[in-house]
Amino acid sequence: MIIEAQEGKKLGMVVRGFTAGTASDDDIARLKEIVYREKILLLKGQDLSPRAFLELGRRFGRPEPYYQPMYHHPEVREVFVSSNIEEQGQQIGVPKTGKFWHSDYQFMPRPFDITLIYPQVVPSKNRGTYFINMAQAYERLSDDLQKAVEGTRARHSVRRYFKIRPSDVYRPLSEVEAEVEKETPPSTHPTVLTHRFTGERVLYVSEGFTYAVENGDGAARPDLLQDLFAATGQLDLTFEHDNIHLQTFDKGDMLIWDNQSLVHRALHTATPEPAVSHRVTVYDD
Ligand code: 7UC
Ligand code: FE
Repeated sequence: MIIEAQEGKKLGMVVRGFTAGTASDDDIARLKEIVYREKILLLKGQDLSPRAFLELGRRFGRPEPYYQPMYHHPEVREVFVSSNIEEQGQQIGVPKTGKFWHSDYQFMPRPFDITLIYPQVVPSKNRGTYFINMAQAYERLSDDLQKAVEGTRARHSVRRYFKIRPSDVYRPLSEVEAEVEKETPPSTHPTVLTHRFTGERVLYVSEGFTYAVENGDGAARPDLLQDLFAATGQLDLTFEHDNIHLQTFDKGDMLIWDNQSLVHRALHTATPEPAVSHRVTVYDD
């Protein structure tokens, strides 16, 4: 196994010569330690079935199937499928997932610790995922903003990005909305989390899921959340903000990242090219 920093990039380590089938427990422990310290791992040259991908994920933690079955891989339910192509006339998984800043399961009581993404069909243009390290973004905040978030809690909801299911056709929107609120009520987390493995302070807010910041007496100052999004780069639609890292990938690459400290945003092409990726998410208990 050869592990090197990604050349010319703000984040991420490239791993060559990793073979899932023969990797030792020490190899996995070493990779996990690097995920938490360096935030992104790019494993080159992988060739795994959905089942073998899940088994690799299991070595990083306890896989959690996505709460909505429409995202599940037909054979391996723990594998989440993002796909914009039909196979034998059938939609598998869900198209255009994650095209907004977020951390996976941020709207749930317990967000995932690690996300593994394994692209299957890689578009020729505009491939990749944007990332922001929110531990570093917290350090870079002005003293004013650091003071303003101290001791506050943030509220997160899936509602803005909940995808209408095929079974929702002809249902009143109000009924669907009420169901979403009942199944996935908003979650509250400290606005500044302490990373469970590195001890870093992480500004845990995202433009896609976070909708309010509260102090003990209710809402914190009105523009706080927007100011946090702006300061961290989440409102920059040119994606040139200094905090933003674009992670590209080729066929055979697997991305593994620290979901506690990174927010990410999928890059989907405006002119849709075929794109399919598989995902496994785990809890590191
Ligand atoms: O369809 C999607 O963009 C999925 C999103 C609402 N949730 C991904 C997650 O793991 O939190
Ligand atoms: Fe995501």
